[in-house]
Amino acid sequence: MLDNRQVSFSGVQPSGNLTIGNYLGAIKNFPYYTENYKCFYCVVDEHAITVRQIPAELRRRTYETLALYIACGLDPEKNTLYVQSHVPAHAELAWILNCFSMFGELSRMTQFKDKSAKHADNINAGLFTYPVLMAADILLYQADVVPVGVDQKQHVELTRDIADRFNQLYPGTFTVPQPIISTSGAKIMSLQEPDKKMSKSDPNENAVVRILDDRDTVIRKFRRAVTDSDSEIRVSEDKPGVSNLITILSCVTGKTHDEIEREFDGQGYAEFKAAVGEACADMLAPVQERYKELLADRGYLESVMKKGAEEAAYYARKTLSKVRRKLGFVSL
Ligand code: AQP
Repeated sequence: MLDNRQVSFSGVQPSGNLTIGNYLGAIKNFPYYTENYKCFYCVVDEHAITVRQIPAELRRRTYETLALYIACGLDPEKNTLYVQSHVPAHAELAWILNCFSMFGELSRMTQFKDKSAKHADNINAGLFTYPVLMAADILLYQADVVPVGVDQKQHVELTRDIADRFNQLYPGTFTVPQPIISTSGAKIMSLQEPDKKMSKSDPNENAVVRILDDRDTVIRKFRRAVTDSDSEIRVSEDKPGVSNLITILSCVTGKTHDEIEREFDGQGYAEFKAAVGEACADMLAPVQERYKELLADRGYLESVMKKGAEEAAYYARKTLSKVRRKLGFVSL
């Protein structure tokens, strides 16, 4: 069947238990594209190994991340859900694109600088070329849009530069993708260091709320969230902790920042934090329930992975053959 819809691509690393940052900034928005776009959503396990992983945990989280995709509303019949390492074309195109990516531009990537500082004992070449693999992920499917949190915007912009550079030499090869950053929840901050992004690999458990945290844990983490010595509940640059909580509540309830400020006018931080915790726990409850059912059925998850990998490979092969032909590789 001819499918003329635009293409949406995004991915999540199985590098830790997912947070409400991953959810509100990215996954929650994925189902929005299902009806009007041809959607590819990938569990990017090859990206995850740029940082050392424990093999059994990586395997377990790969299943869990796929189950979470489905639990968050992605129907495997309507979206191509798959695991990156099941489609070798990602790695193959990444090598080719490495030859069209500049050392200088990769050196400027904020995530590379941050992760190099965090993992000073393992600044491997994969960490450096991570954005090139990401470009391959996106360009393989000729994606028009890439829904991501704001931290990944720089990588999508680099993907655009690489695609443009390649297209100038070999016209008409790649669709140049557009990053789509959600207007709310684009950057959820740590509950303990609100000037830092909430990250699933943060070793401080109180800093992150995980999609699978139980109700009491969610409420406790919000109760412990860092605020300030003031008592006003309002968004302000000099109140990063409170501003982050308002943003989270706004994403969860759909209320505007103004509405939230008015609703909590005159109330204390303790009541406010309890309300954010309750609302967040309510949002997560149905996702967790569905997730548990899905995770209990590995056979089903494997059938989704297999079908997704076959579908993805079909589209990936088409792009890769075109690239190989344009470059002058001999085809047998
Ligand atoms: N705090 C966040 N707020 C909003 N969006 C976020 N994303 C991540 N953190 C936040 C978005 O989630 C998607 C998947 O991210 P990823 O797994 O590919 O890698 P990441 O951006 O490096 O996420 P983490 O949680 O910080 O992982 P680790 O700790 O392993 O590095 C992306 O769209 C991302 O923007």
